[in-house]
Amino acid sequence: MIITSARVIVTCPGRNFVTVKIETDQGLYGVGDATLNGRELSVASYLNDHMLPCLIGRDASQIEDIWQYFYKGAYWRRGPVGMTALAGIDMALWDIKAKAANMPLYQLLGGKSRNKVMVYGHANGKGIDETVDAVGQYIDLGYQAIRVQSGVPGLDSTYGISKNTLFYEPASTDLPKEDVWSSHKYMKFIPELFAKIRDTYGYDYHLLHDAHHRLTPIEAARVGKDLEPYRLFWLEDAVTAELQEGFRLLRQHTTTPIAVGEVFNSIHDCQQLITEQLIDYIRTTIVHAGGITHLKQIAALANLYHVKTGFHGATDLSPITLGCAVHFDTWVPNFGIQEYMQHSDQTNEVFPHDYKFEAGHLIVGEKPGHGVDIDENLAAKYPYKRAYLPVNRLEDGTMFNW
Ligand code: GCO
Ligand code: MG
Repeated sequence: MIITSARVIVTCPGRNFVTVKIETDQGLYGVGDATLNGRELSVASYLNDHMLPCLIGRDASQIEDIWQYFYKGAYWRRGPVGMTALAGIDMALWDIKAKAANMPLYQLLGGKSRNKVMVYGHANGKGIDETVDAVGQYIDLGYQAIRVQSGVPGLDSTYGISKNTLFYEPASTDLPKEDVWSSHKYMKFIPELFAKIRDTYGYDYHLLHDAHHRLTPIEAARVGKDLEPYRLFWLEDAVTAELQEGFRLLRQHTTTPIAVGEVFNSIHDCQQLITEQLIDYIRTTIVHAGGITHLKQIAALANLYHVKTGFHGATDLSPITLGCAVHFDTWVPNFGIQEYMQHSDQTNEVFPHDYKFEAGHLIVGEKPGHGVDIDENLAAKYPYKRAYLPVNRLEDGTMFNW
C-alpha cells in the first residue's frame, strides 16, 4: 500500500487546527492531528518542508519503520514541534491500517478492555459562587468527574477561566494576553473553594484541579496537603515538569494523587516520574508525543508502576486526537480518565466523527479507522488566524510560568 500523496490542511473553524492527510495507491486515506496551540505554522512547515517529501513512495503499512525513520533519521530528536508533526503522520497511518483491516482502531490495538471511557470536563467561574454553579451545570450534564478552576480573589485574571464554561478556549487572537499571578493569594483561596464545592455537592463526584505549573515543590506539597480532606481525583501540573525530581518532595508530603504530562513530548520526559512512582496519572497525549506508536510505549512503562493514563483533551486538540484517544482509552489496560472539553459546532462540522458522549463517558465508534474525518471544502472556508496562549507575570511584573 504505497503512499501517493501527503498534505497539510490548516483551518480555523473557531480556532486553528493542523491536519495531515495521507493517501495511498489503493484509494484508502488517513487523517492525523498535528495542532500545537499558538505554534501551529511551525508544525505545518516542519511537515511540508521536511517530512512529507520523504513519505511519498513508502509503504503505508510500515508504521513502526516510518516512525523510527523520522525519529532517528532527523538526528535532532524530540521537541514539541517535531513530535507533534510525527504524531500527525502516525495517526493518519494507523487510520489507514485500521481501514485496510476494516476494523475500528481499538481492535488493532488489542480490542476492548471497557465499554465506555470516563471523562472529565472543566467547570470554571470568576469567583467561588460562579464556580460552584458551573460544577452544578456539569453534574446536570451527567459528568461524574469535573475539573474545577476559579478566578482568585485579588487577581484580575486567572488561567483556566472562560466566558462560557462549556466551551473553554485559552488562546486569544492577535498578540498574547497577559495574566497576573500570586501563589500566596491562590494558596489561601483554593482550600476554601474545594470546601464549598464538597459542602454543596457531597463526595459522590470526582473533582480534579490544575495548578498549571505555577508552584514550587514545597508550595505544591502544601496545596496537596490542604486539599486532602476534599479527596481530589488528582492535582495536575503542581510543579513545572522540567524538574522531575521536584515531585519527590511533593510526594513525601501528601496523599493527594498527582497528574502531570500534557507538555511532555516523549517517554524521556516522564521516565523518572514513572519509574520512581512520583505520579499517579500520566497526561502525555497522542498529538504532542509522537502519536499512537509512542503513547503505547509510555502507557506500557506506566502500567509497570501502577501509573494510569489521563490524556490531555482540551479543545485545542482536534477531534482527530480525541477520536484516537477514545480508541486508545477503550483498549489500554491502565486507563484512568480522559479529559473532554466539547468542541464548538463549527469545529465538529469540519471534523465529522463517530465517538459520542453519554452520561459522563465517551463511547467509541465502530467505523473502520479512528472514526474522524475532515471536510476539506468546509475547512477551506476558515483560513488560519494568528492566535497565542496567554503569558503570565507576578504582581511586580516578573515574567512567570503560564
Ligand atoms: C488542560 C490544559 C489546557 C492547556 C491548553 C494549552 O489541562 O486542559 O492545561 O488548559 O493549557 O490545552 O494549549
Ligand atoms: Mg492542564
